[in-house]
Amino acid sequence: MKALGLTLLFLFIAANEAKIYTKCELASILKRHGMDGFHGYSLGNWICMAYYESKYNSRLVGPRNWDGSYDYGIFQINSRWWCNNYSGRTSNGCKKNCSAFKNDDITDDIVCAKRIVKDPNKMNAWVAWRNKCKGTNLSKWTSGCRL
Ligand SMILES: [Ca+2]
Repeated sequence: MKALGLTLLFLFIAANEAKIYTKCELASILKRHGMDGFHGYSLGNWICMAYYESKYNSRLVGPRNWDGSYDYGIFQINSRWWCNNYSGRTSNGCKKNCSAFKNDDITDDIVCAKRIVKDPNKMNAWVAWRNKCKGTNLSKWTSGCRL
């Protein structure tokens, strides 16, 4: 009974613990999904962006933005423009419930990021990318990874 209790406790903790991807784990997933060179952006751009947006935490929900919107998941996808969180205006460009962007399966997050980067702003849509990654040497973001 005690062992079962501990097992359940462990499962509970595991289920609630944030999934933090490693750099190379994320690089491998993004490459597999065709992000290397997508819309002209090398893999390092995407890894760098995800690092500064979410520290690779696929369950991160950012603090409330000035317009009342929120940012979701590993790419911090915004509820005003790209997903619906059922509180406030949204263009819902990715036609998704924002909750889809705060779980460990980042497949749909990647699909939405591909949609976002097709807009005229391209990767400038991600402020952290613009401020921290744009125009920098991005080789460190994929170095040491078997890709
Ligand atoms: Ca997801």
